[in-house]
Amino acid sequence: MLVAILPGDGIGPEVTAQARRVLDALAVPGMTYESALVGGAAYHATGHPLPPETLDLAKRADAILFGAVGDPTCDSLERALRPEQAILGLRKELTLFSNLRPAKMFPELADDSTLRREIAEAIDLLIVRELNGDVYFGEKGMRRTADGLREGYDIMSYNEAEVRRIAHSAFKAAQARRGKLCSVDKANVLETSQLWRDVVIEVAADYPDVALSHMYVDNAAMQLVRNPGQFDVIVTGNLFGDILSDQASMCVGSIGMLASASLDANGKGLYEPIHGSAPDIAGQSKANPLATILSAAMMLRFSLGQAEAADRIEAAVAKALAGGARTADLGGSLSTSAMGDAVLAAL
Ligand code: GGG
Repeated sequence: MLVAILPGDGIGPEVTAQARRVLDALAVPGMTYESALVGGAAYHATGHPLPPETLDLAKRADAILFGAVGDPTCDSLERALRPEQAILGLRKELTLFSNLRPAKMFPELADDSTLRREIAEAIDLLIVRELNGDVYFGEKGMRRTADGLREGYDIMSYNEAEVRRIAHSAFKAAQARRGKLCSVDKANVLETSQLWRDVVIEVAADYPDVALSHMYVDNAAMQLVRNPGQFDVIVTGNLFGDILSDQASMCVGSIGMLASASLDANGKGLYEPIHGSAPDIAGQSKANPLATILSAAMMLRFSLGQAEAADRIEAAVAKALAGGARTADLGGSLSTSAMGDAVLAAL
């Protein structure tokens, strides 16, 4: 089993290093690792954020553990060369269309949430974010209006096949959980959302055991703060899912806690923390590595058939938190590697 490790930029190398320590400690038989540059680090070394050798490794690997991309020194580059194009390119090239972002409250962190303890404690939801469409991949550009004003545009589009395949992913996820699916859109305003809603309703016929509801994205943002415990699985588009999952991460204590899996139709996946490269704290050993360590657990579970090893990681994270381990984002003072030590000690 080959795992590609793509640390990326900013805090990416720091957090992936801790996940690698945990994987090494588990010593799963037959697991091998290869690393490659991605994002700004790859651009600076090769002139491209997703060099062919990195894409080749990602294609050869059984699973990918990804850190983060984003580098302010690349801000003035043309869009095609910016670090973020690497993660968008990987998602598209590998058809990783189904992004699973679980937000579950560790009881030990209920007081770190932005929500009251009794509301925070009830959070156990999964955001299923579509990853291959929407404004991220629609036609985009800069032009002049007839009056000579600069005008930027990003076309939001979804075709029914794209909506159908993510809807099936989400219904299956709901079947494996508490049987509730909330589809989030903006169907009162957007054509893409009207199609989204129509197709989700068509797909629902295959899943009579799942209770489907619909919510406008603005209401969903409000409900996530008011009563997040009402949600089991949320399915939504690329842009709405990006925003709502950052919001959900703060409900469970910190964006440093949220792991994710980006899957293709056959279970191959890229696993990454939902947070970015955090250049403001890069190189200071302040980043919380738990989202990446928990992403490694998702990788073992979903792509590598190692559910027992995944359980061990998740239990070790809970034990480390119960023992008081806290990085700065959780109100503590542990360094990135000290949090890694705490998880290793709890394994
Ligand atoms: N680990 C997540 C990461 O690196 N995020 C940076 C980024 O540009 N993400 C784009 C997206 O998630 O849509």
